[in-house]
Amino acid sequence: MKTLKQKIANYATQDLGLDDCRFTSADTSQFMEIYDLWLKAGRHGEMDYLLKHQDLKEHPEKLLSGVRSAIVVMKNYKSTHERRLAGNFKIARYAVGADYHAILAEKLNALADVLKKESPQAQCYCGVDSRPIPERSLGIQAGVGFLGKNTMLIKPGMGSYFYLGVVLTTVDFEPDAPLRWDCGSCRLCIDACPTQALLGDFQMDAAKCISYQTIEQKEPMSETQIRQAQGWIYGCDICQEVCPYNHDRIPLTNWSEFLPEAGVGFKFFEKAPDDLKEQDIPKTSPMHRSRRRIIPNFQLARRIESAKMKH
Ligand code: B12
Ligand code: SF4
Ligand code: SF4
Repeated sequence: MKTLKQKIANYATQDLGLDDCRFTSADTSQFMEIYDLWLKAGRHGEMDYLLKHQDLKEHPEKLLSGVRSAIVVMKNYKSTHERRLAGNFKIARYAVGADYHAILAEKLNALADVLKKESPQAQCYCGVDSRPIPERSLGIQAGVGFLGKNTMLIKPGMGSYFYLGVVLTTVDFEPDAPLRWDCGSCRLCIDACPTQALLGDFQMDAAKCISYQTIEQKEPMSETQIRQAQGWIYGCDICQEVCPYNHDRIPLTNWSEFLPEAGVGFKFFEKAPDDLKEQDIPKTSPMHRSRRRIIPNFQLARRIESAKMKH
């Protein structure tokens, strides 16, 4: 007879097509001191929501009364075998397809529905990215992957190009074990980061990160920031491109929603003959939320590029 845990894991991977589903305690306390110190050092830049989320991340029972476990799922979004993206102006792999938030939220809701059917007392709270859930910490605890020096969760055999999603639940599941794995003496990502955002202690100074500057920073990027960004206009994948765990044998995603054809694609900032407008960024793209900031950054990057060509 299958246990409830096996039924849920099978439903997640076989019926819903997720790439992994693991379980852990909802007790997040072991990572919250790290989070607190990171915030106190001001590493979050202008992402004030991370401050507001602190209490809820530390006390998930305030999100869901009686919470006991976290179900952590992941989905591969790798959609090119190119190790280093070519082109003058680049968009991070996570954003080339359709917006993952809604797609994964639907899968998590379906998973929660099955759990409630099997265990009618169960209560659930689902989150993908934007809710106050410490997804990487829970992913580490559940053994979905290990924490790399580039601060990404890495799953050996799958690399780091994957999204995470979490179902918090009142059901008490037997926790899975964390992975015993690490980066060894490698430091390729730290050396490759053009802005020295990676601190070497599994943390980053987010304000220095190109991903932050292109997606989250409220002001348009400065000329210095654009010059350092090596052509990345939306997001940055440099510290993942150089990582040996993201090798060529990792398959591409088997969800068509995450392929470039389902979204703005890899050539979005290459092919536009005229300057892009906000309206060219569709609602179904993860870029839509930051559309106002993307256009001035792109225009400045193009001006700097053409000035270079003239010299
Ligand atoms: C804020 C945020 C960012 C910020 C800050 C990133 C960062 N490294 O902190 C910015 C805008 C820079 C960013 C960039 C990106 N992000 Co982001 N981001 C988030 C978000 C919303 C919160 C992360 C956070 O709280 N950071 C603060 C740090 C301190 O917390 P943390 O990352 O959770 O780290 C914990 C653990 O690592 C652990 N820990 C830390 N140090 C140590 C040391 C040891 C020894 C141990 C054992 C544990 C440990 O404790 C920490 C605190 O609890 C999460 C979604 C979520 N709700 O969690 C997505 C998320 C982390 N991002 C994601 C993605 C895909 C990206 C990008 C790849 C997008 C892109 N291509 O541009 C880049 C990657 C850049 C990078 N190298 O991290 C994915 C990561 C998937 C994965 N495989 O890890 C997430 C999980 C979203 C999702 N649902 O899929 N992001
Ligand atoms: S995403 Fe880019 S800027 Fe940010 S830490 Fe990685 S290499 Fe550095
Ligand atoms: S590049 Fe090397 S140090 Fe960085 S995350 Fe990958 S294995 Fe770890």
